[in-house]
Amino acid sequence: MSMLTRRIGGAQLDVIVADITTLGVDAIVNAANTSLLGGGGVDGAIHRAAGPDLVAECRMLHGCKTGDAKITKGYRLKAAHVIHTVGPVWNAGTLGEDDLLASCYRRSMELCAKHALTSVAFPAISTGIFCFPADRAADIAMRTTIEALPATPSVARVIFCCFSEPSANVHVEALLRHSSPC
Ligand code: AR6
Repeated sequence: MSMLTRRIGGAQLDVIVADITTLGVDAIVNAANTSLLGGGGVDGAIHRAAGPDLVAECRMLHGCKTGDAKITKGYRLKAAHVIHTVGPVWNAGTLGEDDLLASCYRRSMELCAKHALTSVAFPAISTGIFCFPADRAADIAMRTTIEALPATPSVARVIFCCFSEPSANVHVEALLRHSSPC
């Protein structure tokens, strides 16, 4: 169930509470690590649900830099593709974490445009094992994604797929802030 829906330009943005591995969208985004070979959290859940062919394709990608993103097929997932991005580890904001997190959302949206994807779901990148403060991350997620929409005309739906109600609440607040006319 959507906690908040907003239309911005030609796109619908939703904040939901769900397991991202269950979503039938063109692409789900994975909060991966630089190896792209799997891990815990949402990364582990996505690899488990997609099956072993996913890690086999990831092996061919030779890793991914923090702030960058790479795309694979979705294999056994309902989602056709997985966009693997690597968020920053939170270090009190001293290592350019804000810009690196923004880059994850920007690069993921660029891949959506390049592959003409119409729907994409993001988890709250870096806010679990990587300890990025949830409200600050939600603000960056919303601002960067909304800024990217004019350059991603194929994208008609963006889902912010939160795993808990507190996470959804900070995303709702951020979407309200960034979609408000004043
Ligand atoms: N669906 C949606 N969101 C989820 C799910 C799920 N199935 N499972 C967890 N989350 P995290 P990070 C939420 O730790 O902080 C891995 O080991 C979770 O509650 O998955 O970017 C990687 O390999 C949180 O809000 O990712 C890296 O080493 C959000 O997803 C490292 O963790 C992100 O939490 C990346 O850490």
